[in-house]
Amino acid sequence: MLDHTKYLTEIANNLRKVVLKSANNAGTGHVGGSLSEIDILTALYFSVLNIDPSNPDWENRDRFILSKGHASLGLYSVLAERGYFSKELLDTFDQTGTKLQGHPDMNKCPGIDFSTGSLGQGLSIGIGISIGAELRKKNFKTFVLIGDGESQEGQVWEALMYAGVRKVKNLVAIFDYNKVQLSSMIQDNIDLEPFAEKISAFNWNVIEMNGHDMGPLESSLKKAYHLSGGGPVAVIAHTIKGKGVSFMENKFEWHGKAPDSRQLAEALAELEGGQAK
Ligand SMILES: Cc1ncc(C[n+]2csc(CCOP(=O)(O)OP(=O)(O)O)c2C)c(N)n1
Repeated sequence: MLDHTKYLTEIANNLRKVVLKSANNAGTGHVGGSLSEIDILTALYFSVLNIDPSNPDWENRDRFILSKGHASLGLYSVLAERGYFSKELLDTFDQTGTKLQGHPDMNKCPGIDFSTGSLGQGLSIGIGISIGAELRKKNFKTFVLIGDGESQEGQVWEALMYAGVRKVKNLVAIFDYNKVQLSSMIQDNIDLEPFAEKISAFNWNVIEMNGHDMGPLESSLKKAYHLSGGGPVAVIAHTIKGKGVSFMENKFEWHGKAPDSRQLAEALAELEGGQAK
């Protein structure tokens, strides 16, 4: 039997190829942030979340909000692999009338729990969903994935402050801390450090780990899942923008650009040469 961690790592590595092929096909897409989040999303959708892809509107399902909605291709590739919709739909990414809009649309795409794209809003929405669940005596979890550039938005800090003070339960905020934003490094713009200490001072439980090392990543997300029963948990996942494709890694130039055919071939060759290092 294939080792579970290896199984998840292989899924994520294959999905990196799907992201790149879909972006190339569409001629657009945010590949850098999709490649940084793909291990996190794979662990969530293939191991951690209590979901039923055949019944995406199941009332008791765990919720997931991609607050960094521009990185939709990462999420779409995972949802397709998990069976929420046909993989062929990926060929329609960002085309007129598609279910797979450039930014996730909950009214069009199965498995999208909330429409996003305007950065900074996902955690506030997650708080609303979590409080709503508590009022209805439901104990499903709500996970929100937030970018580090996005974390320069004031609304993120208002939401962190509110959830910490009110001890909002069953809420997990994951930060995709890839240190790169749209057109610069985070530290050359508005540095977030000391990030963990700041969030912790807002009365959140904070877990920090490598967002690409599947074993610790999966166990940290499971730990966050259980800890969140007592109050909000933040997972700071240290990641690499463009992870797995050396010429894309840590480069803001690959924030919102699709590879051309030559670049795609080069990237796929690297990914097929082994697991992303
Ligand atoms: C409110 C708002 N302002 C600006 C944008 C444009 N925008 C899209 S992505 C992005 C950078 C986000 O950086 P980060 O959160 O680090 O994303 P990642 O590296 O994870 O892709 C910006 C400014 C937006 N979508 N919403």
